[in-house]
Amino acid sequence: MNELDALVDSARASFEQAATPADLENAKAQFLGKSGRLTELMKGMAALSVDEKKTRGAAINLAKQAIEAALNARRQALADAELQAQLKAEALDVTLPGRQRGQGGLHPVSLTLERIEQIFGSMGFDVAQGPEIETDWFNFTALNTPEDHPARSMHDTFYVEGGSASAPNLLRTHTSPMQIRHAVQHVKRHRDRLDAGQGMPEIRVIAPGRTYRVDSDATHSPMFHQCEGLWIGENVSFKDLKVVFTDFCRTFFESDDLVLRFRPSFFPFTEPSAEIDIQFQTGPLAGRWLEVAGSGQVHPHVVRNMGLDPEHFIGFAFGMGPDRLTMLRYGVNDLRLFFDGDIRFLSQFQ
Ligand code: 2NM
Repeated sequence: MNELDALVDSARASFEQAATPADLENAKAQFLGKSGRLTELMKGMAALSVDEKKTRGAAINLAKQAIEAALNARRQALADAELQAQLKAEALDVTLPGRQRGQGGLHPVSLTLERIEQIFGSMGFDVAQGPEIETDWFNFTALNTPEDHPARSMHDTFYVEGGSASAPNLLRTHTSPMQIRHAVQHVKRHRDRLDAGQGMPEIRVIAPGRTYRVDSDATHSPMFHQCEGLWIGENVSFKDLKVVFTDFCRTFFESDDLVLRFRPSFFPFTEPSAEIDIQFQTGPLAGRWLEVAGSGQVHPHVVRNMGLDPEHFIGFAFGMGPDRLTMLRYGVNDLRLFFDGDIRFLSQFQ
């Protein structure tokens, strides 16, 4: 093998050994650089005759081309390898499931409130919402609650700043004050018709929302929910209450054979009054009487406080606890689970 072929072989071997582009450029310098081996050979031609230069030059040129070809081939190979490594490192598995944000959902009690609103809405009831901080008038006095009623004591009710010294503002203990507010607005809106003796559209409304009492154990939370209902017209009777509430319970619990019992009771704002108990005929709670609401015919004093003449207007009201309804519907036995905010509990209702 002549000297030039040996040089080309040596260059090829050296390029082949280069593992990185930087190695390769170093190897190149050894052959094609300023003082590289091929460059040295070319310098050596100066002493040759013109004819010798021709043949020697052509041979060196061929060798140079072969070395450059080997260099470029190796450059390409290293670039390909680098690209392959990068592609492999950044590989995407398009068959993996997508990463999702955890999906939120409504609180079980909110689900119940939506259900209640939907059912009563289908029976023509409006939904009234209003302040959680109430005046003594709307929370107690307008509702015929006497001065010495235990609900008015510091022991049972959260009082807040505002109002008068003898009648401070408070966190509402029920949503009935909202019924009074709604009724007063309704009467104002229809004042002209009333004064002209033309009657008035019936008041049909529910008031769902947060309420507060000084009470805390497995079945009582200082904040709890209430939904009160009111239907006032010129000829609304206890029979209507029975029909409406029976229909509501059967729809809410999806149980057509559910039985109701109206048990005589007392509330300052209704007379007569009744507790409403339900009994399932099937399922885990079958056979037991379960208290779900209070109710009654709205007291004449309360009708008057709505701005109506109790001689002409009559109706019924009821109040129920959406928290308890939620416990019954889902079989939850501790009220506090609803307010602890434990996602493991709450996510079961989605
Ligand atoms: C109850 C029981 C009985 C009630 C009364 C009224 C209003 F505004 F008409 F006076 N709203 N809700 C009522 C009646 C609430 O809860 C146990």
